[in-house]
Amino acid sequence: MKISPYQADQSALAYSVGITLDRYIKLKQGDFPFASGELSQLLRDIALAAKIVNRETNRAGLSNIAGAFGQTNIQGEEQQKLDVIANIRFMRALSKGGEVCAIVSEEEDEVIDLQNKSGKYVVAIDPLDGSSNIDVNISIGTIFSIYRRKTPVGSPITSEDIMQAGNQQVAAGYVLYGSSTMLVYTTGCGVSGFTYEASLGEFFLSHPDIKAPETGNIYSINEGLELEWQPGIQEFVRECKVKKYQSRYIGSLVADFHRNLLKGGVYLYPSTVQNPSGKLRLLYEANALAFIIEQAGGKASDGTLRILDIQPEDLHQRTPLIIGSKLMVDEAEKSIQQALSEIHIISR
Ligand code: AHM
Ligand code: MG
Repeated sequence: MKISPYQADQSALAYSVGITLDRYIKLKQGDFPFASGELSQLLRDIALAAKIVNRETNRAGLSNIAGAFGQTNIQGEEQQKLDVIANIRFMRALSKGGEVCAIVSEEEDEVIDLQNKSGKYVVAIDPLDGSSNIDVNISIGTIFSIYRRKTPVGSPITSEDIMQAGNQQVAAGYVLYGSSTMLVYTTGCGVSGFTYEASLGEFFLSHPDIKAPETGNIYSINEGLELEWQPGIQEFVRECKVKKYQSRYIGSLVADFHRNLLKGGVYLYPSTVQNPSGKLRLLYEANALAFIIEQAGGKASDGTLRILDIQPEDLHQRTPLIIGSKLMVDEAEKSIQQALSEIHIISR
């Protein structure tokens, strides 16, 4: 009997489909501290829920699941049906896996204690961000943060487990339901991006080791709120215009963030007259993206402080957010500090 070695590279006949998310997570498992396989499983649970939500969002126009649900969330915002569906999908996936002890979600008023004695992880999630864009077929996303609980496994959940600063995240990621569906995540060793191949039902590694350009020529902000912006933002945006930068704002944070991450740019949601703490939520939106951008070499700030160092005091706490290419965030911070010092001088 003749035994010939298997030839893996036969690319002339059949191109390689690449590395699946599952395989990649397994390969990288040793990279993060406390590797035990549970965090890997948790990431896989999230990916599964993302596939289901992807399916629901793709057929939203056909199945009467677009539009308002008829209730408001804790923040007083009108929930869309898909907000509610995505929340259920992620809650189920996270509660069934056994790795998670508690979940906090933008769509839930309170902490969800899963009463899971062996769960080591706490997940903060915005199940469907940018949901006002659902009805008009524009990109939306899911954002998640994963923390290790602080109190011993098996003991009751306390606020110490939940109210952790972003610098305590062990993993974070987002799913972009866009022209293609992507999952991007970090476990603190760089950022990897995967594209969903619907016919195979798998995410494949498409963007290994994503690096944010140090600077760029895109700025993303809701210019309709210009007259309400905190001091310093108008000056920064004016400077962007002088430099003939491109203004790009989708109104879906994940999509705006993702574009700027790949191409170089800055996203700003500053403090406004109506929302003095900004609009975006520290736990569900800002922390995860701040972890990712820093891992990619970029920066995230509230105008003064590093987002990841803000100690949360309230579950649904909001924060101004300036995030993206490092030098652009530096410039925006400088502009804010300059405006603040001028106000200080005038008021003396
Ligand atoms: P949501 O979590 O209720 O969807 O709100 C967050 C969204 C972000 O995706 C987006 O960047 C921002 O709100 C847009 O707000 P605005 O319409 O005020 O510009
Ligand atoms: Mg949101």
